[in-house]
Order: sequence, then C-alpha cells, then structure tokens
Amino acid sequence: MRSRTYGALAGITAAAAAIAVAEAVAILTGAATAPLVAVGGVVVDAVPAGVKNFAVDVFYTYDKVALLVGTLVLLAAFAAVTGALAATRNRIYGYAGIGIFAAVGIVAALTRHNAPWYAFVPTLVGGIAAVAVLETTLRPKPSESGYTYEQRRWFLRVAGGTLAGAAVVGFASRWWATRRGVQAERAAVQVPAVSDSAAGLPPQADAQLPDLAPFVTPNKDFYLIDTALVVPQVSPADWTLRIHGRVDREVTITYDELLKRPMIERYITLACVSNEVGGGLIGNAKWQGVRVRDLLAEARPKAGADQVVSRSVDGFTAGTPTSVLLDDRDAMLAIAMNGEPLPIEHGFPVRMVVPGLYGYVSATKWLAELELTSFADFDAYWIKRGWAAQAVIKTQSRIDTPRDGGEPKAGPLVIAGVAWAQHRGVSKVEVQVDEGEWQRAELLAVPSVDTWRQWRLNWTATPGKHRLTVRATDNGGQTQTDAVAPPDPDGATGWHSIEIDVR
Ligand SMILES: Nc1nc2c(c(=O)[nH]1)N[C@H]1C(S)=C(S)[C@@H](COP(=O)(O)O)O[C@H]1N2
Ligand SMILES: [Mo]
Repeated sequence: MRSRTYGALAGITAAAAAIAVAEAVAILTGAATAPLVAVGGVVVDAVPAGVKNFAVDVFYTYDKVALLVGTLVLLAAFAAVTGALAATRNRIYGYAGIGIFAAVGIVAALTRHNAPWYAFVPTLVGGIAAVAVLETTLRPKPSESGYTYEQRRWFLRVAGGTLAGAAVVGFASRWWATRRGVQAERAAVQVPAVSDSAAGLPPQADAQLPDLAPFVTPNKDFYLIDTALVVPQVSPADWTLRIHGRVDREVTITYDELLKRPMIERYITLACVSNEVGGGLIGNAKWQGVRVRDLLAEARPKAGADQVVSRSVDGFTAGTPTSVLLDDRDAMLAIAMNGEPLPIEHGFPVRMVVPGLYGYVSATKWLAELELTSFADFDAYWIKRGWAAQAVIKTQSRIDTPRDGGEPKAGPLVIAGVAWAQHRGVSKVEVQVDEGEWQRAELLAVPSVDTWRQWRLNWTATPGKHRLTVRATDNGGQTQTDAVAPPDPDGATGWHSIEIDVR
C-alpha cells in the first residue's frame, strides 16, 4: 500500500468518525445542530431555484436523502485528498482540512434560524474526534520500501473498526434522535370538540374506485413537501404563536390557549405549486383549527399591512394576502388533520391552512409567527427564489383510472379522476377520447368549493391504442387552459392526457 492510499483511507476514516460523533452529540443538542444537517440546510437555502426544482423533479421528496448522500460523498473526497497530503507531505494538511470543515460546520450550525448558542458543540467534538483518529492512524511511519505487512494489518484493523463503528453510531444516533422527538407529546394531545363542524361529507363524494384517489387522503398517504432536512420537533408545551409587525396590539398565544378557542372543521384540498400536470402533490383532508381571522382581529392590523408572513420554527416563510386571511373563506391555524393531532411531518403542533392558495404562499408548518407587513417590504422564502408572490390555485384535472400506459380489457370501462379549483369550485369536467367530441363526465358531490372533486365517465373501450384527455371548468365558467406551462413561477397548466392500449 502506498503512502497516498494509506493517507486517503486515514482521512476518510477520520471524517467518518467526526460525522458519527457529531451525530451522537446532536442527540443532546438537537438534530439541527449536527453539521451534516446544518450544512445541508445552508445548501438547500442557497442553491439556485432551478437546481432545487430539478432536484424536486428528479428525486421527488427524496431530494433530501440525495443531498445528504451527495454531501457525504463530497466530504469523503475532500477527506481523502487532505489525508493523502497529510501522509505524503505534512500532517498540517490533515489538520487544516479538519479545521476548514469544522469551521464550515460551526458557522452553518450557528447561523441556522433559531440556533441555540451551543450549536457549535457537535461539530467541535466531531473535529476533535477526527484529529484523534488522524493522529492515531498516521502514527506508523513507512520505511523506504513502504509500509510493512504488520503496519498495514494494524492500519486496516484500526481503520476498518473505526469505519464500522462510525457507521453504527452515526445511523443509530440519527435514528434515535428522530425516535426521541415529540411523538409522546403528540399522542397526549386531546383534540377538542368542534364548535363549527365541516359540512358533513356527502355520501356521494367518493366513487371508491380502485386507483381513483379517495376523496379524503389518509394522513399516511398525504404528500410531503418542505425545506426541512430534519423534521422539526416542536413540543406543544413550548409552542407559542406571536402575531406582530404592523399591528396595533401584539398578540402571543400558547398551545393551551389556542385549544380553548372556538374550533372549526373544514375539508380543504392542499396543493403544491410544484405539482406537474397529472402529478400527485395534492391531497384533501379534514382540518380542524382556529380561524386566523379572529386572531388577526385581536391584533388589529394597521392600514397598508397587506401581507401576513407566517414563519416556521426553522425560518421558512410564506406570504399570504391579509385580505384572504380576513375574508370568509375560513383560513385556519390547524391543530388536527383527519381527526388526529397534526402529524409531526405535517407541521405539529400548529400549521396554517388557507383554501384556494398554493402551499408555498399559505400553508406554513411548525408555525411560530405571523408578521404583518406588506408585499412591497418583504419577500417570503420561495419569492426570493423567483416564484410568484401571489398565487391562487389554477383549475386542474387528472385522470386516475385507467392508469397511463394501462392495458384495460375491451368493453364497459369507467374513466375517473379528480378535478380542482379550490375556493372557486369545479362546475364541469369533460373527457376526450382520441380526437372525439368532449364528453361531459359525471361530477361527484362535494362538501364545499374548497375541495377537489371526483368525476367519472362510462365508456365502452374499443380494442387498440387510445389517448384520453381531461379538462375542467370552474364555477366562474373558466375552462382550464390547454397552454402547457411548467410549475415555475405560479403553477403548471395544460391538460392531463394519458395513453392506454385496450386489449
Ligand atoms: N415550515 C414549512 N412549511 C411549509 C413548507 C416548508 O418548506 N416549510 N412548504 C410549503 C409547501 S411548498 C407546501 S406545498 C405545503 C405542503 O404541506 P404538506 O407537506 O403537509 O403536504 O407546506 C408548506 N409549508
Ligand atoms: Mo409547495
């Protein structure tokens, strides 16, 4: 084994030890203080919008795993180079490498939103572990003819053991840190009774066809989109909401106080602006919570405060028109989703839900603040990255069954899907088979204009290849446009179209 290889392996071993030790310390200091998470968070916030949109497209919600793996690979490459330099030239290179990485990790951890003062500790302890590992593994000096058999055997044992140990400690720590979150606190929440309940679910809201999205999306199937590399763990006991900024009276409310307020319950379909035509970044749930309007009324927004910026515990922001939060659409601070306390990944203990607006301008999870300001004065998270500041949900429709590329049998076939135009409502859905006439689909019932709507059409499928296309019209009489546009900057447009081969 050449000195260079030896040094490179020693460098990688030291880096692995550093990451694992830092992860273990972060069990005590909070997952967000682990250098991988902190640096990853800086990268998420810093990458140009185009790259992130690409990542969302390619990795869907797995882009976070891809980011962590990418960071680890880069770190390993850097550690290998500095380790090789340390072994062949001067030990100083190794220490400098560790120093640079520790500095990056510490600065990242300390500058994250709401970072505690001790956020530097995991990286510091990890850096010390790296120095110790590098010092130990580089101690044997090669002779003129290279490392002896004994030296190599010793090194492989030490490096192999450290790497295996680091893998176990690293993964176990991360697992433990997640396990140890606020699950127990969530389970202890008693969802209060509702004083103004959702219009009952009409029996004919759900056609219950295989492959057709159910009218109510179960929590476990509800799409997940956020910028948080680790799910924030917010204890209800520590939760407060501060309403401040351009208000006559600042209001702060605790979780217990929130639960004592009149509770409303509404079916609301949430959609992500990144959803492609035909995509799955949309879901419908029964949300329970407190009217935002009532809380804002107590704070008394000043004239000209046309934007409410909702800010999460981890610094994400969404900007919503104040007028929308004050009108009669019942925007709410949700504490429950489909009858359960809000799931942790969907924003426990409190999130905002606003009918008719995309999530990125309204649906802040792990909510901490509402700040009254103006659109002229502040750009929220995604607006800084080029997305539109004002974005109402565009009318859209999707074919769920038959499946794209499916091979159904010839004969009677039900074509079905969902259509949405939240807060305007869907009045018509039409389906086109090949180049034929547009045929009006049957619309299923809905509790309000704020949800998506199932539709279905009976068709006698004839053998051969067919193209099925769907389009919806909202209650204002506007039919969704066939002009194809990407999600960026304010939502995708175009008709959903699938191909099937009838057998
Ligand atoms: N704190 C926080 N809230 C957030 C986001 C985020 O990144 N951080 N993303 C928003 C976006 S873009 C969408 S589409 C919805 C998604 O909510 P869900 O994950 O519960 O489906 O959350 C919104 N709320
Ligand atoms: Mo989104």
